[in-house]
Amino acid sequence: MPLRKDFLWGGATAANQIEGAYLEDGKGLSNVDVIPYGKRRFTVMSGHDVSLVPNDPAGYPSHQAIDFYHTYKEDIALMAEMGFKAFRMSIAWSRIYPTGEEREPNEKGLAFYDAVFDELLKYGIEPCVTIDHFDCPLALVEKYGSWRSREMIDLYVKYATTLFKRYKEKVHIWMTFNEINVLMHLPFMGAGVSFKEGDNELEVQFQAAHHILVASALVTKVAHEINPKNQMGCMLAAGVTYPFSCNPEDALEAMKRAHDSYFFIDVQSRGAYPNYIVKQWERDGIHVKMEEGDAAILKANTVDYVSFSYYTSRVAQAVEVEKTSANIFGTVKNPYLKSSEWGWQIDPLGLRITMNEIWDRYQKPLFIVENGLGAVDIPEADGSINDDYRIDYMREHIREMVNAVDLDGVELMGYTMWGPIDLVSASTGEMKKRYGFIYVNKDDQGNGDAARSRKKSFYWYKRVIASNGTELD
Ligand code: BGP
Repeated sequence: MPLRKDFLWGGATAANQIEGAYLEDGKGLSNVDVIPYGKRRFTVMSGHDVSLVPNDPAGYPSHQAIDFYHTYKEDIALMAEMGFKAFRMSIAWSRIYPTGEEREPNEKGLAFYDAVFDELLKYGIEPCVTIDHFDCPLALVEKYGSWRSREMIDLYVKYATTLFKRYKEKVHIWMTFNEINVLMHLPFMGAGVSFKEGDNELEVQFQAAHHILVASALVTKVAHEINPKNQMGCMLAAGVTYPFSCNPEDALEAMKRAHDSYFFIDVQSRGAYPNYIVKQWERDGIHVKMEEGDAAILKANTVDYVSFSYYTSRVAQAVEVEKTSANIFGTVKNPYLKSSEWGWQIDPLGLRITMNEIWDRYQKPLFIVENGLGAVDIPEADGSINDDYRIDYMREHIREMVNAVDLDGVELMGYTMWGPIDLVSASTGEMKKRYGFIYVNKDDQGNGDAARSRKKSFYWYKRVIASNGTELD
């Protein structure tokens, strides 16, 4: 059997895309709570035209999401029925510290996650926790401009330390920041960073990146001190970048695009800024303020494993051409691949190549913590959902994942596909872009009773897990 016996099969979610209850039990507002549905969404996510008061008539998907805050028992029971070994979820920072600056954490917020972890552990499901998944208390955005400011480092360390202490016996697999490289593409969604007139936007982003990277290293240290069993990971929005042609100019462009993302993980996994980014800053006149001691912190506290999301590969071409969307990143369209209804191209073999690329680069265990197909599901007259397209997507990706382990010797801890239960889409805010094995009866306007039901893929994934990835048909 190619996959290890304790392989972490499961699914992944994020607090703001499932919980709802956005002001319940003392929770404060987060950056995501002011990212509206509809036309302005993309502009706001990119850090422009941001309003810190939620008053957009189009509404805010995170406010209700799928109400997991109240349905977690039922939802976890369904995941247990599929045989999940792991559940990746995030904690909403503003449930624990509503403004980020309280002296004491919000007990009701802590108790909620205790209850969720207990429920998971009851079924033998390992919680894998993202400390920050596109989530930052809005009060910190207002006061400090979020990660623009160095003040954020201590506040994040305080927040994470609270989690490590409180959940010491329950959680041992952590990720510091979800898709850390999204900061360079959608800074307000990724990290609560927005822009003012006259900003050198790239410099602001790199400065925020430095604060985030130092914070990530510091909490890695704290986590190891509190419990040596803690495994700390970074998290990259990954996807191999192919050159559009064998023209060396295209190959060079592909290398540069890969560097744009890998620099984060180079720091988190190797412990230092790579030369190519230092040179880029020099060339572009970017000044990143660092304090004495930062380099040593980064060096001494690298991650234990490298986790990543994979939805699609990317293509780079030296000449500017029209782009297609690919999990937030615009990319040149690949003529060899089909696309999802949202234009994300489908490339299972690219997963094997991506795994090899990351493994070769870091030589640390990998963890695929997101992969899946966003698609429209149309229930049959009897309510059943025959989502063969989702099964096809996942089967081919899992096949290539197993190949990377079996044929190439990549070390892999687990696979938590994205969105085991339908949830709010991060990029579009839609419900109709569904990923789940579990259907949630709710539409983009919030209509529907949010009842849960099993899709055809539910039974398929259950067999995949039971056979540890050997039965994919
Ligand atoms: C990643 C995010 C997730 C998730 C996923 C699917 O970028 O980490 O939060 O939503 O992509 O993307 P979307 O929801 O836009 O379809």
